[in-house]
Amino acid sequence: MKRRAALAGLAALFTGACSKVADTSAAKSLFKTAEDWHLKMHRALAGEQALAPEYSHADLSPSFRGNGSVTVDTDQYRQELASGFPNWQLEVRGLVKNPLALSIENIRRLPQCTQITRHDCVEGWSAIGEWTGVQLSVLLDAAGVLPQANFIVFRCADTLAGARYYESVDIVDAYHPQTIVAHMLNGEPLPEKNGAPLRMRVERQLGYKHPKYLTAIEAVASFDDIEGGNGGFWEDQYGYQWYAGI
Ligand SMILES: Nc1nc2c(c(=O)[nH]1)N[C@H]1C(S)=C(S)[C@@H](COP(=O)(O)O)O[C@H]1N2
Ligand SMILES: [Mo]
Repeated sequence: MKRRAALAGLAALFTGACSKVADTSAAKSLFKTAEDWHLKMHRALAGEQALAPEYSHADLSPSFRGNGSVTVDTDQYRQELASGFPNWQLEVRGLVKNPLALSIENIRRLPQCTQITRHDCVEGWSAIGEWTGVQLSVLLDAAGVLPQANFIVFRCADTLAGARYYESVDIVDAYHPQTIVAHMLNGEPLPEKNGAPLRMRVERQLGYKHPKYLTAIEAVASFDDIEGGNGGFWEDQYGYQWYAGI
């Protein structure tokens, strides 16, 4: 019940264009009542961050390649993929007041953003794609992130080279207006190779910070005790930088 009420309330509040979310008076008063200066400061910083460049339809890459995992190698995934992901759940959990479990349908019904951006992989390729989804900030506000949270961890369904893929960002990147949970690429449901049914877009970071096959979003104080302790798959396995800003 709590979960439903929170979502219905949000859908009612945020009806405008995505870029305007932070400007609505409802959002401002929510923001003012946020008790914790730390979370408040980080959210304010996120609002002031520069936006990643956006492109036009003419710039779209003819195809958007798949990189790293291009599927999830389980029977359950194959079944879900074949039937349009009716049972996929995205959890929002950890240091939050109201943990959420959202279906793809729930995600589709929230206010949507569309952005055409360039994806840059450290392996030396780029692609421009149009992504549609819900701002991560909307989900985090629905769940009520607690003041002790410093990072948002993204959990994925796939394993790569024997390890679970995961990633994390700080609160500033989490609340950045272009950080979205995407369910569409170029106007179509996400293709399998690009992370169906859900993936993150963290537009001011390199490709490996955009986890695919997303199953959970977890607010944590520290990632020391998560997997290898470095905040992400590539960070743990290959010593990549945790902060991959571009
Ligand atoms: N779950 C998961 N997310 C992932 C990866 C992965 O292997 N598994 N690879 C990352 C890397 S290195 C890149 S460049 C992009 C590739 O996204 P694409 O397959 O849509 O091109 O996804 C990132 N997110
Ligand atoms: Mo990458």
